[in-house]
Amino acid sequence: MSAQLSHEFFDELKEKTARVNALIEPFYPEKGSFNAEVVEAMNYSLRAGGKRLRPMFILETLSMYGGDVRKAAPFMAALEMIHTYSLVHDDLPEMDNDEYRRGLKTTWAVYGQGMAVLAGDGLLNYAYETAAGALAAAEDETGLRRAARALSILAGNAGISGMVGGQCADLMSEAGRRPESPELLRYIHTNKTARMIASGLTIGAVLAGAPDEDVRKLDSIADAVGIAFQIRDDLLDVEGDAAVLGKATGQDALDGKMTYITVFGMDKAKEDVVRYTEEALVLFDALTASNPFLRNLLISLVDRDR
Ligand code: GRG
Repeated sequence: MSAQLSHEFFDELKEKTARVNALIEPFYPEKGSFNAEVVEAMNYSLRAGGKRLRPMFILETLSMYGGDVRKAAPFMAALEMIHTYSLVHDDLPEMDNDEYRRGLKTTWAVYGQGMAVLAGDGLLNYAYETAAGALAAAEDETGLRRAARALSILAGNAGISGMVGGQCADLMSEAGRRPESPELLRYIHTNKTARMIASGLTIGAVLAGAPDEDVRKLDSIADAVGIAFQIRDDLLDVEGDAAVLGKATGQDALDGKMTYITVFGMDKAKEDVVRYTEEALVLFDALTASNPFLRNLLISLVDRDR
């Protein structure tokens, strides 16, 4: 599907990733005195070089509806901090027990488990401190209302009715305490993976004052994109190149984990990445604004190699 994408798209993606990094880096935490180690571990994880997809989604939906980037930057940084905390905690021995992520040693493998728990806690709290700064900086009633709505989306999607809820269901299924089922798998994927993508796709639109119907559609797009993203993640764990991925492959099978592949098989997984992405594109094309780069970005995720 992504074969239709040009070199220009991938060049633009590189430029936009650099732009996202430049926008979020000023919000990274600064070392104090006796808290130096935790701040260092937080920055280690933030600078480890992720794809920056979620803040890029904020930037792209913001620009679609003509929003002001200064108002979005704190939310972009906050969302990447929450995403990074979730990876730091997910890599811990008590969760997925991963030693490599983004091509580097995981935070716990470098700083120890206690410090990795604290770095995740620090990132989560600092995310809200950062996003709250956008409320304090609001220039008028409309700006304040939009920022408050964005903050509520950010918190809701990361919490017990979002990513934490999905991670809970995932842990329980791994422990064999919930039997494998398509319904459970869907709950895990729409919460653990899709809700953070939903924050990316809706926050920029909300800050820019997009119509409510578009925000609702973007939220549904996130569900379809999130499921496709997770299926691709499951496929990469089986077929991916560990050197490109920056982490070990074959982990799901080792952990006896329920994945899209264990439930539906390899062939259907490959078909469904495309099917869910096409579903997302139909909704995307029904929005009142367009963004060809973002549309291509969604297509590019179908065949991503990391
Ligand atoms: C610890 C509350 C808590 C949640 C953890 C993020 C997560 C939930 C688990 C990590 C494992 C996993 C397969 C998550 C699904 C979402 C996903 C594929 C995350 C990786 O996102 P990318 O590919 O990562 O955007 P980069 O490194 O590019 O930022």
